[in-house]
Amino acid sequence: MSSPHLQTYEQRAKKHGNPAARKLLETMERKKTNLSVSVDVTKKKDFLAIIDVVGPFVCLIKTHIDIIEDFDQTVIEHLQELSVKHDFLIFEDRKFADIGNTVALQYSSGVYKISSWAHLTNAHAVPGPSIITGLSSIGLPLGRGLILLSEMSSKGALTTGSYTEDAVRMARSRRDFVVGFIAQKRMDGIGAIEADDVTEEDFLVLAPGVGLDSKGDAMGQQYRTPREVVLESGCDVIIVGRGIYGKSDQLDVENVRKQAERYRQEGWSAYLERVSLSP
Ligand code: S5P
Repeated sequence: MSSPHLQTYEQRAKKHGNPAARKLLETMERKKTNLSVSVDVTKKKDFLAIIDVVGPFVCLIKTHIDIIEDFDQTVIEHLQELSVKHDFLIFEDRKFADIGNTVALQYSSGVYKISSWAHLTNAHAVPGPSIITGLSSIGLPLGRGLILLSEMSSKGALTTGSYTEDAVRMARSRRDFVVGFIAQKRMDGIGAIEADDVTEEDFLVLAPGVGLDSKGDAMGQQYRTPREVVLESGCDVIIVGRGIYGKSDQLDVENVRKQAERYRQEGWSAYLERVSLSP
């Protein structure tokens, strides 16, 4: 069998053991999109307006729920309604990074109760395997999936070399719950030892740092194009924020729609080209 990234999302969906990952792959195939929009705005009105406009073009909406200034429970209710209306999954980019007991509380409790509405969330590998134990105690019974950050897009990131390898090893030992990585390239077989059976492993790679019109920002973000990310580096989902909604102080809904269509098209054609390389 060819490497996972040369198979179609549909083929991969059929074999995936985790329900959230399976649903994401099925949605990508059904809607013909590997675009995730990162909705990093601070007003609930803008947050929901952007999601309603980009909804038809995405497989996944990525949130930073704690940056919404006028947050109340209706934000979650509306977000869930939009997820049904437009057929997308929800990924809370929480970047957990604490001991197992603390992350279990942060995931399930507090103001946001992330585990009750986010199909996917993510975590840093810094604390070691106990972070997966803590999060899975909450997320696994709910059918959720976890993404580990094995590489970051920012300039000077420390997520390189043996750190990346160890993060992948942590994921490999918990494939029931860890469904993929935030990374800049495929992680297939990274850090594997001879005893590891990596033939069946299929981690989704979600890549942030994607932009068509800019190479970066003033705070260390670095952008590559959907083609570089999907075709050349084998990533599965492109995460795009400001490339789609711009600066967001003056929301231009028509332009947001246009950009979402444009990124969907770029990401999907790079994917079609990639799977056409399958032997
Ligand atoms: O390495 C990373 C990991 C993440 S999750 N680099 C990132 O940029 N992100 C997130 O992706 C970041 O927190 C932001 O929400 C999004 C990128 O936004 P953009 O506006 O730069 O496209």
